[in-house]
Amino acid sequence: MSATASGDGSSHPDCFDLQAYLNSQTLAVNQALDRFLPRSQTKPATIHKAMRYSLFAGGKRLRPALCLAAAEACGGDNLDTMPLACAVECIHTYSLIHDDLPAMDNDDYRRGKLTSHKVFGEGIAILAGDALLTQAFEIAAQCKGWPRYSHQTVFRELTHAAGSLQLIAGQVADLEGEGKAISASQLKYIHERKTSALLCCAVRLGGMSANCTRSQLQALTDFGYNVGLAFQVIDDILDITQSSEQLGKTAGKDAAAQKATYPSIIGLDRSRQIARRLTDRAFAALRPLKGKSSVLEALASHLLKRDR
Ligand code: GRG
Repeated sequence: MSATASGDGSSHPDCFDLQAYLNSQTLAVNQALDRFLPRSQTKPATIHKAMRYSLFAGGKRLRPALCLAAAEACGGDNLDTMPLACAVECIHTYSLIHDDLPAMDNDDYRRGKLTSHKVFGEGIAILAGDALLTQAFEIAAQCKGWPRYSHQTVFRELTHAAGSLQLIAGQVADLEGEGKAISASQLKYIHERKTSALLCCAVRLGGMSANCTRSQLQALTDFGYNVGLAFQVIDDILDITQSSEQLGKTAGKDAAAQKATYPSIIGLDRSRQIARRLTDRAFAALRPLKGKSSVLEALASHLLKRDR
């Protein structure tokens, strides 16, 4: 779907319906994921059922939406970007399956359904996560490559975001910080890695799939970084203010696990202010995209106001 909103850095015309845009992109992403993944009956059926169970459990598809919108902002199109948008979603889903395991956050519900290990057992849940991580690279390999961004560049982007310096580093620091009094700067370190890195990677890959210029990539990087941080602050706020039914996962887990969050360190009101400030920085980062970024802006506003 092509967005019709004409962005000016501050407002969106009434005719642009973000929910319709998200619904349409979610449908396109789901159809593509369905094509990219082995069928549920393919042997060994258990693992393919488990991969599909979590992947199609009703995730919001925000990372693919950001990836596709970033591509559009740089003149790209859905078809070229789709393998990268789907690869990021596979990595994201793998991280959620593993995060929910008894050895990590030990959660029974995710995306409004029982978690993978509750349905398939721990062994298969671990393997389903592993398989989705691996599948991500097989899917990414199907992108066509661009004059400024080779397959090698795309692979480095994905491996760096998912690796021991980013996503895994965030999770390690998160686990090690449980029950301890950690500072705001340590918390920022965790948020940058466990949340912002993959979100930023989704946005950057969108730009790369449009063969974006160096300055466009910098704008997208700054946007993705700030939106990613705001996303986690909001996630921490929702963990306190929303019900498990609303979130589709167990609410109140952070306090129960004695996890440091912005609300626990600086309170709800100041956390909301920080999320707002980060979103404003994300808007400002889009200026070099000169009026082509209204969908990205609308997504950033939506992420700030989200209730699940
Ligand atoms: C490598 C095991 C492992 C974990 C990495 C990402 C992560 C660390 C853990 C997952 C749990 C968590 C709190 C992640 C932070 C990012 C976040 C808020 C994820 C939830 O994203 P949504 O709301 O989820 O987009 P849906 O289900 O809608 O896709």
